[in-house]
Amino acid sequence: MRTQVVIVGGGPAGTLLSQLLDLEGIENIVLELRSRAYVLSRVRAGVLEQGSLDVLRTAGVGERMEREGQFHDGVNLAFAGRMFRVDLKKLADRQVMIYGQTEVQRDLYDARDRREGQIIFEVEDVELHDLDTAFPFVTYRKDGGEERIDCQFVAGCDGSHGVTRASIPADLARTYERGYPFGWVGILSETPPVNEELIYNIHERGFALCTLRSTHLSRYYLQCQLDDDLADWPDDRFWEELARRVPPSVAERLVTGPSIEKLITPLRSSVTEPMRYERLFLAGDAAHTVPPTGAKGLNLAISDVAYLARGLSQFHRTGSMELLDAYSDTALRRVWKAVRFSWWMTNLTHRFEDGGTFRGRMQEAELEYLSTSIAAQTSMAENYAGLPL
Ligand code: FAS
Ligand code: PHB
Repeated sequence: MRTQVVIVGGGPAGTLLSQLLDLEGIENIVLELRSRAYVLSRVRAGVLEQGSLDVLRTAGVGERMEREGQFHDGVNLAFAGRMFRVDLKKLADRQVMIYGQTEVQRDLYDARDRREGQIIFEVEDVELHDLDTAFPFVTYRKDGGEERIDCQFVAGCDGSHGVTRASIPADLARTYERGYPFGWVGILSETPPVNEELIYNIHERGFALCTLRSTHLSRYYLQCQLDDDLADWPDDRFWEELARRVPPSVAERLVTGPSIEKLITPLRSSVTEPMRYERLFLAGDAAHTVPPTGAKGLNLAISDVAYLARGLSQFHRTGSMELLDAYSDTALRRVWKAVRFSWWMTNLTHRFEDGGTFRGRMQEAELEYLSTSIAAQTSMAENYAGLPL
């Protein structure tokens, strides 16, 4: 087989890139490890920045999002039994949209179907070859057979556990990493959300997040031990602990019910530089991961893909490599700001073992300052709603 761009990974980054390239007349083939149903069964991000909405609209997948998504003008933080609101609209003239990653993924697959896009699911043993030539190719196994695709470029959109990042020679790549000494346990429940807007709860028992997917679908997360597993978090323990970590006024209106999905995820910040090696370009979690506290993971994948599509489209139209040569630096400039914000939000809102010490006092002083300073809230609002692309 032959195409212009082979995209490894059929998650949000890979399928969005495939759609944007197709709209520019650039042929591409997506290789995905899992089945379509499996990818759609993942419950991950839920907050879209304004900039991400614009990219998704450009890709022609804005219609259902506009109809079913919820615009939020603010976000709330609760600590020491009280709550304050950061007005994104007033302070940063921006909103965020609550629309699940699962729905974004469904819209992207449907859009690829409508344009007869080629996504090959359940592939194995993907390997990249000759990336340092003008004629790279990708091999993989499908239904027991060996396959090969010749191309001009390879996009590595295969997430944090993919294979493409490892194709950058070790002496050229550098990974910056920070693991956090806790994880998140999250549930999805068919119950009315406890609050119209998100609440980030800072509590001596640990962090808690009240978020949602719709007026009848709630999402809640609790800070948990790194070595906890799902069996440690039966529903009733989850609801009980949540009620203890939110302000009493919130706890009294909490509607509980059986969880329809539950996950535990570790929290990690990591960035691999550069995001390019010759004819290979990394985008999304393949190059960087952030703790979900800042709601940046999916949004960074979308901004990477927007930059990469611009570069590939320029090459396709003019033969110039100018934007592609600048891709890694351009994307990393935005990535590091989002990594910093996610790290800051995580340090501000989570309980650390050494919380009773100087660090604890710093957290309290930062929250006190944030709850009373318009300047501090404006900085948070700008970053939370999304810095310009
Ligand atoms: P993805 O990981 O989504 O997609 C990569 C795709 O590549 C996958 O479909 C995978 O199956 C495929 N793949 C892997 N190896 C392959 C191979 N060798 N060959 C072919 N295909 C391969 N962000 C938030 O903002 N809020 C959240 O609450 C949140 N929760 C999260 C919970 C979890 C458990 C995880 C892991 C992430 C969460 N994130 C969250 C971040 C998340 O939204 C990611 O940033 C987003 O999925 C990134 O999209 P992609 O870069 O496309 O990577
Ligand atoms: C979510 O809705 O899943 C969500 C929202 C905000 C976050 C993390 C997750 O910071």
